[in-house]
Amino acid sequence: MKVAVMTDSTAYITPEEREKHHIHMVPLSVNFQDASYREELDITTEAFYQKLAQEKELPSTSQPSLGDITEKLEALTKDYDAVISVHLSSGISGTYQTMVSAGDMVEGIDVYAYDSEMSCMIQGFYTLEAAAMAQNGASPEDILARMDEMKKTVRAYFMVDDLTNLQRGGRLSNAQAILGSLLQIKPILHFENKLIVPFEKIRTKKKAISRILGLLDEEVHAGKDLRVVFIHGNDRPYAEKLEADFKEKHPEIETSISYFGPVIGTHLGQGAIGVAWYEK
Ligand code: MYR
Repeated sequence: MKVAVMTDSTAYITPEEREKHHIHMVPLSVNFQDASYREELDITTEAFYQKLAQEKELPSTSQPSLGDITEKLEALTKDYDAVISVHLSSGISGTYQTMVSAGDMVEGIDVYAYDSEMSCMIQGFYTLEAAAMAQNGASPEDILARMDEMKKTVRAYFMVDDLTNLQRGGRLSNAQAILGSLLQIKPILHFENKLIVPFEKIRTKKKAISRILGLLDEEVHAGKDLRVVFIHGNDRPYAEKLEADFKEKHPEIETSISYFGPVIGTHLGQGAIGVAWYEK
């Protein structure tokens, strides 16, 4: 059985990596007043953050249409028997549900939609693992079981410079828990049951990041063999510094740097930072 692997653009796997691992991609869009842009295809991450800084109105985002997805699936029927498609959390976007609906409509291919329950490179980790397994001839069931195993060890914490975008876009759950002190704190955020909720309220960015790194250190000291990613919103030097400091203490741990692209950047704003990991 030939198994294709697909994800959406919010995994932020670079085109080079996707090509190398035969990963297919369906884009989400960011909608400014002047036009709608499919991320990566119509607007680069750099151009997006520049435009975001210039525009008065906050852009909105949209999931791929049912038509876009069925078209992608139909194209895959020529070469594949099944497709595993990994998506951003169904608690923050309708993308996963649309893939499920499209899978019911398209004939000639078995569609296994997978809810990463998060987004960004965490979704990317699942996708890359699925792609490696598919290349080695694994069945869809084995790939899904492995992703479920990974899910048990995945941790992701992130923070934003300003909560306004997340609040306006309606993607912050339990918002009342932190909104009272919106200006004074830098809450650490995470996903719980597919939704974004505050993890801890902390006063400064420095203290918040040090708390996140402390959580990571605890797992390293427990002897876990982790794969770690530092994710930035248009501030690569900061992510590189965090990675270098971490590597100095734990050279044996595999690390990488990723980014919040246009769609996620719309909701997090410039300057967001995230750290995520799972046990290999
Ligand atoms: C849509 O319009 O369907 C897309 C909505 C995307 C919401 C994004 C909310 C922020 C996600 C943060 C992920 C951080 C992972 C470390």
